[in-house]
Amino acid sequence: MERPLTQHITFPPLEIRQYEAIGGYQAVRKAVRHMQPQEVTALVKESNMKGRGGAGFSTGMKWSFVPMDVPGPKYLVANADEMEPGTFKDRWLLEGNPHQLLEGMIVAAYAIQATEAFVFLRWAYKDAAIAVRKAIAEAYDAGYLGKDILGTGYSLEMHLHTGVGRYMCGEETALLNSLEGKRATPRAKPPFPQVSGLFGKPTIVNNVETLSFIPHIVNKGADWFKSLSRTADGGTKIYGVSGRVNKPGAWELPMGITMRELMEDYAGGMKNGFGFRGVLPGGASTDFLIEKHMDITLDFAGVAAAGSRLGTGTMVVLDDQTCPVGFVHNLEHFFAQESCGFCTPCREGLPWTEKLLWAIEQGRGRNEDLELLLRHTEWLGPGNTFCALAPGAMEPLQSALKYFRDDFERHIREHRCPYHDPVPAAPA
Ligand code: L3W
Repeated sequence: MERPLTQHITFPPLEIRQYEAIGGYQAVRKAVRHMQPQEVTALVKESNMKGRGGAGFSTGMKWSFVPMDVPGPKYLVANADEMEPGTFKDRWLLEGNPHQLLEGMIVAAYAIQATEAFVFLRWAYKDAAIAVRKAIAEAYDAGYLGKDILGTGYSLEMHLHTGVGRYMCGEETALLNSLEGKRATPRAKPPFPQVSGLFGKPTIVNNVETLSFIPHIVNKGADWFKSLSRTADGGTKIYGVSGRVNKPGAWELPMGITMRELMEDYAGGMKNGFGFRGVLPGGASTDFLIEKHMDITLDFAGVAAAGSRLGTGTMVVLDDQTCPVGFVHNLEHFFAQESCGFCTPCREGLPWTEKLLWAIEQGRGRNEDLELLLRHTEWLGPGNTFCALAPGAMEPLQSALKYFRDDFERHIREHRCPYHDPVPAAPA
């Protein structure tokens, strides 16, 4: 089984000469010397690479929206603000092979003719910051960054920018505001960043896993990329599993493996004494899948057909001894805390949702609270808020109300949490 993304991950990561010795920066050489920018974009489009940050939007199509004929700067941003609960795939790539990311960024920047590139890094990823900073310096020294790259006339400056620890900055337009030194609130789309992004200029924002794959697509082609996958979505994918399984971790596997394979063959099944209740497939902001979904394929279409989203592909497992109400309450606490406060449904609705869940978990819930929570999933749902944060927050809630409704009702009926006593402290 090929694992192009992770096969050269080492701790500490490869230095530039070691990276070059295993074929590193060949894709930069090939692209800037022998390909037109539009050819690179066409190749990525042909590969059917879909963005690995959570939304699965076609990467080549996104690049093709950049107006190539307008004068002035263009920008590329690697979204390394990995903060989705349960998600730790980009950290692995950042700490273990930063040159692979940089190489993908240089190729992507060349494709859109960007003049400057930024790694927007999660504040807490201290080791990744050290690795990326060192790699950028090495790439400058080797002539892959800076003026007149490899004597081709193409120039690119690259910067590492560390965030301040807000989940909101993972949303691409909030990220751009933050990079401009403004408050990290989302912007209205359209215009999309490809046309009007950083400082109002054409900008591409891609996830770390997406960009890290670009060198391999340039080196080996679109058909090779497609052949790695078991389904129509090309490539491999870094899947992860956390929770009470025997071997929590992250693995690079063919796109489209089944949930059962991931959970049993890689995560080693549930820990002794714990049963499986459900799983959030793509980090926390996705709908629960349950036992009947074990044989679905973990690609974008497969998970969508089961009523959820692949998201980041990093599963959070709910076991049979963890209170589903408490589990979702904990998530809504996170989302309420991370709301940027810009739009009213999210700012007001998430703390209200959190308080309702806290009351139910504590045994103080009322029957009508379940109807109220359901209405929140509509009020805070798609189309009613400025960005995807609140709709994402509603996904685990709405699916928990569907699959674990008995647990919610039992809390209300028995005026206590059947799973644990005492319950957590009240939210402030
Ligand atoms: C041009 C159109 N471009 C979409 C572009 C858009 C963006 C990309 C995806 O949220 C999700 C969210 C989280 N013309 C376009 C277009 N684009 N339509 O495509 O856009 P979108 O709006 O579908 O999603 P998004 O706002 O980027 C991402 C979910 O991912 N998620 C969270 C992940 C968190 C991390 C992290 O912590 N690092 O990855 C997990 O599921 O809820 O739904 O570039 O410009 N018509």
